Amino acid sequence: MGHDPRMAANKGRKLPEITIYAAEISTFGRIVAMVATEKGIDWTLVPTDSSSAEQLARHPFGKTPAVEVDGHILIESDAICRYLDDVFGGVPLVPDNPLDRAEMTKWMAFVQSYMFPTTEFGLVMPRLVAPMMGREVDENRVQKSLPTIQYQLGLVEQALMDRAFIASDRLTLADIYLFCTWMAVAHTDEGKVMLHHSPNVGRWMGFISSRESARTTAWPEG
Ligand SMILES: N[C@@H](CCC(=O)N[C@@H](CS)C(=O)NCC(=O)O)C(=O)O
Repeated sequence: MGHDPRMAANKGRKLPEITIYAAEISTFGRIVAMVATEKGIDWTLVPTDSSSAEQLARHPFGKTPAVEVDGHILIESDAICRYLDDVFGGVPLVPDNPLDRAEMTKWMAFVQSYMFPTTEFGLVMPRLVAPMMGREVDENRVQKSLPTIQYQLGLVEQALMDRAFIASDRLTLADIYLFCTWMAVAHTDEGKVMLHHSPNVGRWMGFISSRESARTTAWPEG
């Protein structure tokens, strides 16, 4: 692997522990925890309700995660992940090559703008979270969302046709964003079927699942 000035800059520096404020079952909370694990940063999760007064004081739109690092509160996962990658050593998760970096940013934007809103509000919330909270499953909403989710999964399947990682020749933030999004989908029966019919995504998810960062951030089963 080539020399990376960010590694040299942090040589000998004791990595601080960071605090992640997020729900225990949270896609973006998991993204940040996976990135921290990949970077070798110790983290503690403080289970946090996104609409609590404490979280609203950290995040004006009442979203999780927020991260406390070196006495600073950071919000918005893209900003948090890029900060952790910039400041801490270890293997870089943002490519140096501008084209690869643009490709990575594109997939992160796909997750933020299109995939997460569709999978979260169309499937994961109604199918998994609503019953946990004693509410009925909105079958109509689930059925209406499935074709769009299938279309979005198809884009990832196509992109992974002949490559091991989505945006570069090694793991980037985009792989972690997509992995956490589709792992949430994989907790639903509908998601399991769709993923079963997506061999490229299945191969890539299997590989990422075997990483320590995926194992230590896995959602509790049940
Ligand atoms: N753009 C935000 C999205 C964060 C987000 O949507 N978080 C979800 C949990 S995965 C949340 O706070 N949901 C609660 C809500 O929408 O009220 C980021 O990148 O951090």
